Amino acid sequence: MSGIKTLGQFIIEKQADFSYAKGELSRLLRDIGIASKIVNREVNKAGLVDILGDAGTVNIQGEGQKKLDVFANIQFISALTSGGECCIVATEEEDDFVRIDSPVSKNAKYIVCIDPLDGSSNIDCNVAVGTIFSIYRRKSVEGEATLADVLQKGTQQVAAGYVIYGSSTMLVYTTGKGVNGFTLDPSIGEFCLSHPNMRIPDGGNIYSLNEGNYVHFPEGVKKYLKYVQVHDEATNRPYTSRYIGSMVGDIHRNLIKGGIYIYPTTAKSPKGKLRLLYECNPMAFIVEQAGGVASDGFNRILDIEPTELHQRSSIFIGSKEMVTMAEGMMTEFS
Ligand code: AHM
Ligand code: MG
Repeated sequence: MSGIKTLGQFIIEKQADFSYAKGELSRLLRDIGIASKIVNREVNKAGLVDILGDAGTVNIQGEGQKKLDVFANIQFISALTSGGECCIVATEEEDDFVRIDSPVSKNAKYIVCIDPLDGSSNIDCNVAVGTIFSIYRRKSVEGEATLADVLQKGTQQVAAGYVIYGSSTMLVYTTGKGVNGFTLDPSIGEFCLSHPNMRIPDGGNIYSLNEGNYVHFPEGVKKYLKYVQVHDEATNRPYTSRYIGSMVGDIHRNLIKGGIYIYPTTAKSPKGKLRLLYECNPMAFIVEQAGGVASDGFNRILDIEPTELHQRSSIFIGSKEMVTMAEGMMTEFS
């Protein structure tokens, strides 16, 4: 095993970085890693078993849930329940947050916000999907943790990460000291450190957004699109358009190659489509930790004060120079 560092080994090694955690945060990350391996197993064999298709239920956003969404939701809640380090799980798939009432969890210090399976419209066609998670310390010191413990600004995150179930499966996370990526080696069933200290290039030439919504975009986004599509050899334009429709996949690619991912407000989603707590905040924390920028078009995502569990936000995220330019156009034209 020489030369291989597993996620478990890495977490223990880095435990000293957590100024206040006495192993709880490490165990929490480990629990998430284990649940994601179970989800990975099901995602991988999805075509083989009768698990595809609608579950016949509808989540809080009024969207039909897929069976794998439901499965992933159950797996993560159950791993976080049995781990005992977390007192509340807030998930994109549940109307309300889930309070973990077991005697060990009641006084647990951590809150987890999670999108158990993001990009689920891609499940039925073998395209990358992901899990996104975010960890906070509860603010209240006694009694039951409440909604106020969940509604914290993104700057308060102590850890965040995503798992991409793609051509290989990776777990990427940060605890505020850089970003590290681990690839699942199916032969040993372990996530192994493959992308240490990930850094997003300051510039790039990939833009990712659903251009089908063009007519509904704010003026600033339309102007930015004009800019990226103009021919100019000096700045390597026109840029390349790449949109999977799976936030984790699109941002993971841009993190490695340099690029911008945009989900702006649209006429259909006047507050944006993506959820602040489950999608925008964790991805913003990771991308900032890798040297990038995440904005709602005007302000830093991590500074937004959440007022509700399923709050939505627009998002412009990725390489510093690209996001800064798009933000400039939003300020000028929108
Ligand atoms: P989901 O949480 O319902 O899966 O929605 C989130 C996904 C993102 O992963 C993706 O980038 C976006 O929605 C795609 O939306 P659209 O189909 O409107 O372009
Ligand atoms: Mg989602």
